[in-house]
Amino acid sequence: MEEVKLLGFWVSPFSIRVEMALKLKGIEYEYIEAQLPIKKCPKIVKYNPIYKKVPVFFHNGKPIPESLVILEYIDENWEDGTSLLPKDPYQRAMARFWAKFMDEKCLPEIIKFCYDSNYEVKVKAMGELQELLKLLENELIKDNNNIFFGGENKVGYMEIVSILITYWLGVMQEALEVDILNKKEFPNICEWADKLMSCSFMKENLPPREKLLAFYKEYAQPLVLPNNELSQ
Ligand SMILES: N[C@@H](CCC(=O)N[C@@H](CS)C(=O)NCC(=O)O)C(=O)O
Repeated sequence: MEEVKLLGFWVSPFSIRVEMALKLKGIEYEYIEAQLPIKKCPKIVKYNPIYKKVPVFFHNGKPIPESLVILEYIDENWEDGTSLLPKDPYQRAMARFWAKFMDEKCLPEIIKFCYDSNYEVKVKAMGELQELLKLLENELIKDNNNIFFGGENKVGYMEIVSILITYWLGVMQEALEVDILNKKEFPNICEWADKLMSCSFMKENLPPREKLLAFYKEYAQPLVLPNNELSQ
C-alpha cells in the first residue's frame, strides 16, 4: 500500500496545484495543514530546510518539496490515466517554460504588490507585472486562443500551474482594490481564466473565492499613498 501525504496550506496556490494533480490522477492522499508561521512549522523546517515553504509531498516517507518538481514526480510515478504534461516534447518544453515564467518572473512581482508595504514598490511591481502579463497575453494569441496551452483539450499541467494568474491574482487585486489584470488590456488571459474557472474540476478544487478574499483583505498590505503625499 502506497503512502501519499501532502503538507500544505489552504491559501497556497502551490499546495492546491499538488492537490489538483493528485485528484486528476485519482491518487488517494492524506492532507496535513502546516502550522503557522510556515517558516517555523517543525515539519517544514525538517523536510524543506532550504526553502522553508509549503508544499512538501511525501511518497512512502520520502519528502519532495517545490510544487513544479512535485507535479513532474507525480506525473512520472503514476503514469497510468491522465497525464499532466502534454505528450508532445515541444509542448512539454513550452509548458515547463511558461510555468517557470509564472513562478520566476510573475510571482516575485505578485508578492511585492501584495505584501510589500512601500507604496512605490507596490506600484512598480504592478507595472512590471502588467508588462509580464502582456507577454502571456501575446502567447495566448499565438496559441490561436486555445484555452489549453498544450493543445490537449483537458485540464493538465499548465492549467493547474496557472491558477496563480487565473484565480489568485484576481482575488488579490480585488482585495487590494487595484486593477492589474482586466478584460480590456488582457482579453485573452481573462477569457482563458473564465473558461478554466467554469470547468467543474476547477470549481470543485479551488478554495472558495469569498474565503480567499477575506484572507487577503486581512493579510495583504493595502495600497496607501504615503502620508506626506496626501498632505501636499
Ligand atoms: N516555489 C515554491 C513556492 C511555494 C511558496 O511560495 N509557498 C508559500 C505559501 S504560498 C510559503 O510556504 N511561504 C512560507 C513563508 O513565506 O513563510 C513552490 O512552487 O512550491
